[in-house]
Amino acid sequence: MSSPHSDRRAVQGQGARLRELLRNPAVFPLLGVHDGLSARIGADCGFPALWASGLGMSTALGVRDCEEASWTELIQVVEHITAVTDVPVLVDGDTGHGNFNTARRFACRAERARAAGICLEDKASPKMNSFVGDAHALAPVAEMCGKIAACRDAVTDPDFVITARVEALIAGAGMEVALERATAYQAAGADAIFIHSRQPTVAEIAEFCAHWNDRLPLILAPTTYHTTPMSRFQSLGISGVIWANQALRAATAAMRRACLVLRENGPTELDDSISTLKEIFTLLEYEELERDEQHYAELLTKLNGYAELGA
Ligand code: SPV
Ligand code: MG
Repeated sequence: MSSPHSDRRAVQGQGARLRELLRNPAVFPLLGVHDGLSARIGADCGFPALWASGLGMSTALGVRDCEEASWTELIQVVEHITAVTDVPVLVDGDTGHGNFNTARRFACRAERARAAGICLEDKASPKMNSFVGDAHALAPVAEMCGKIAACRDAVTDPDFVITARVEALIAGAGMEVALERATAYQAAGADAIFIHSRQPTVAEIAEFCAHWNDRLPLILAPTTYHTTPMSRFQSLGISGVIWANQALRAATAAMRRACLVLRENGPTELDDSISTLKEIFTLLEYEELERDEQHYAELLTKLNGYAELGA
């Protein structure tokens, strides 16, 4: 998408585009993004799909990933993300921010914001980021199934992707519970399963995949087992691999490094390690704005001509 104003155009089929990627037997990466700028960079770098990360968006708002940001604040960030790209965006919906009713309102607002789908996780609300501490209480299965079904009923696009995230392995509830929950979420109408693990290797995920047997497309976020090659995920039958927080961490580290140099020595030393303004203007398509200015100025001249004719 070329203009921040393009969201005024009706663009259909984001869900269908994500569904297509999920149907395709080839594994695909989703880049975790946290704002309009990171979404533009991700799309520019060729990612076929984006993950509007709850951790990323919260962090960029300066708050913690434990539903500290309100869901309407998060939806506003999602709107910024989807407005600047046509790449399908899967939105991290956390727990649905309450019950079936808040979950379906969140889903509808995400759909209106041109998201391709949402992902709901089966933790008790408010949840804590899966990498923080060991206290990760699971929501009752029936409650999670109700949220999935309510979202399915509430959204208007049948292709809008509702992903159910299984946190049983994070909560230490074991493989059997993880499989039971994923099976229940499929029955409730989920289109894909996000199976989450924080083990240092892919072994736990491999065991899940062996039992899951391709019943619904699988998505994961290999933050702790990131050294696993994509070919291994492919052979396990994984559909989507979310690089959930690397862009956020890259931005944080680079900003901190630059700020320390600036504070100590001023900007001269930074010149080679920061983006040029030209790079930023190119990314944000300032040239398009210039062309449009000319276009509308010419239109105005023509219209003035008509006005003079009529006078
Ligand atoms: C996020 O990016 O917000 C996620 C993925 O939910 S994780 O942080 O790995 O739980
Ligand atoms: Mg999250």
